[in-house]
Amino acid sequence: MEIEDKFYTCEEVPRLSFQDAKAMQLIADEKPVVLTHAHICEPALKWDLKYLLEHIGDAEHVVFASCSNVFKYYDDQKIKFCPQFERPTEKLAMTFKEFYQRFNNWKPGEKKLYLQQSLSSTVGPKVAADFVSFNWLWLTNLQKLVNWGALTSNLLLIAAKGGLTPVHYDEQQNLFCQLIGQKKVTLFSPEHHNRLYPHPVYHPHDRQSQVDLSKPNFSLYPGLRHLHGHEAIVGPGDVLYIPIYWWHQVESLNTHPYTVSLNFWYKAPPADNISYPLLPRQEVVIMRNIEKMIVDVFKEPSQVDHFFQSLTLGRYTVQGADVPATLSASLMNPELFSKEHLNDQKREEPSKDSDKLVGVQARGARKKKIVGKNSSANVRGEGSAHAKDGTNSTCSCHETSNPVVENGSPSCTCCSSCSSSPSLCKNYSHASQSS
Ligand SMILES: O=C(O)CCC(=O)C(=O)O
Repeated sequence: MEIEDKFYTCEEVPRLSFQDAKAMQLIADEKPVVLTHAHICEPALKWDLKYLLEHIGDAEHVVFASCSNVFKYYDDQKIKFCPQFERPTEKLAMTFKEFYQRFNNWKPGEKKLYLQQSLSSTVGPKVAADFVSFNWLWLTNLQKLVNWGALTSNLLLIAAKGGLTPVHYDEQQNLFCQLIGQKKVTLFSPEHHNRLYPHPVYHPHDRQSQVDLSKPNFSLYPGLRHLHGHEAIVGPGDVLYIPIYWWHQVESLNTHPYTVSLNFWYKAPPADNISYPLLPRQEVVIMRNIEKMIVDVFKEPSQVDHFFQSLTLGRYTVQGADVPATLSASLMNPELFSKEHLNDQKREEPSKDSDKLVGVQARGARKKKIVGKNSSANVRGEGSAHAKDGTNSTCSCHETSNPVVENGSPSCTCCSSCSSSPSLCKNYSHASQSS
């Protein structure tokens, strides 16, 4: 069924009994589905705050504290690459008892808390017994059937109503079990990867979208106009399958004062024989690996943007470049690359033709997809090999020989494009939106 109150088109995730063969087929096809009556972790349906307070044990738990309802994940290890990065939440360690007291007695003006802790052997005997009596037989059968790798962790999530985990993707298969309260989960397939403008892989917000879905900025992120989502509302006993590399945003609804969920993260299936055309999620893996390699080689993330531009501009994006004749006509469309077009279209929506091709599987179409990316780089006015006055200039700040001229003085793409590519800008934290 179509859901209509959003800026993107959206359909409901099917709800099917866990015994329904169609549900298994959806999982095998890496499509989201809500499994009903699955009884996967039924003993955990009683894990409310009081029960956990009594039985979860005295170990410390990871708790994020936020000034708003938004809890955007960041990777501490990557902050060294982005010294200006400001943590959007504070990461705390506290016993469940401390968490319970602060969470239960929360007052307006105080930071909101979100507990996100992997279950470990520190849980008390009752919680351990509940865990042991999960439906492991069914879980193991499913794992074998769909050829998933090992179960890596079970993340326990306790949020207040309104708590929001913004749109991101994970590199694992996820069986997301809702225990207490309701959550709204919005999903986007990996075909929409480029339309969600992920942060660079070296960035602390790797795997997170730069986009705030509640305040879509279409001039900055024009691909948003072509998003198509899937939505599921999950309540106690529901199990949502979140396929690997699918983008998802999770919101705790106001129907209960708080929510408790438990996920099951499984490693990806082993990479077997690759067949062509590649799946959209395989393209994402390739992009990530290339990006990681480049960062590793340069040791300096600010070089990555320049490197990718040097690699592509003039070779794949300029009319007359020595590219195979099979490249699509639109790649060679002089209009796309004329100076007038570049200036007129600065940070406007890429042409429908180029954008709608994102995610199209056919080999030829994928080449068009490259055009989509590069043309959007070009319409931002980046990457002209020469300054507008025809001279070759160098940006004093970034020392690139590939400057754009803004207000008569040359500046590199990093400086000139922070509003269109915030995460590539040294002043990132000023340019970024709070989501
Ligand atoms: O429930 C949430 O807030 C986030 C959960 C999530 O993103 C996940 O399990 O992958």
